[in-house]
Amino acid sequence: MTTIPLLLFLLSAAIIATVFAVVARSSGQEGAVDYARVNRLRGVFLLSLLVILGIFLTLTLPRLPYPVEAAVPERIVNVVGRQFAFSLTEGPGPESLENWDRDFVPDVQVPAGVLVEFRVRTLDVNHGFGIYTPEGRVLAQTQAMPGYVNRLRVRFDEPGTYNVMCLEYCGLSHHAMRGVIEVVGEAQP
Ligand SMILES: [Cu+2]
Repeated sequence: MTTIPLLLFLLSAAIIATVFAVVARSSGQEGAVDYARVNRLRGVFLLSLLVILGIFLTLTLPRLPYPVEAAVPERIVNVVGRQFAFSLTEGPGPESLENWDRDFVPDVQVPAGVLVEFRVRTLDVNHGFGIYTPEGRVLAQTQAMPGYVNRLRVRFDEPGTYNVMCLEYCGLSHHAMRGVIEVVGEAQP
């Protein structure tokens, strides 16, 4: 995989060096400038740039992540953060600190292979909503910010216990700020 970028780099470096050498040699010569030829060359240069740009656009545009954004999420999980816990519910969850104890749920269950949208907010300070795989790697993360709802879309391929941890230092018990996402069902191919 790394040989193609290296070859591309060497090729473009060779082209740049050649152009530099040709220009350096020709600039020492006396004589009238052929403006018609210069303009033709400029046209060819512009056309080649457009062709190269067009090729790269055609190859890379379909790989942009917007189709995922446009998809309708199949499951919505409301995430509410506070010092020092995350509430994870399919319902609205705690709307205020007064209702926290009544509406707080530390874990949620979602099916594997389903597009889940986490709507992340906070009732106090900034927190970081980080989802960790059962192996302990960060899978996805977003900020929990006062006054905002941040949306994070995740499709879990493997069933298992995914831990939520706070990724923004938010106070003395920051390390204790956890939640659990139980992904159930069949592993996705
Ligand atoms: Cu926190």
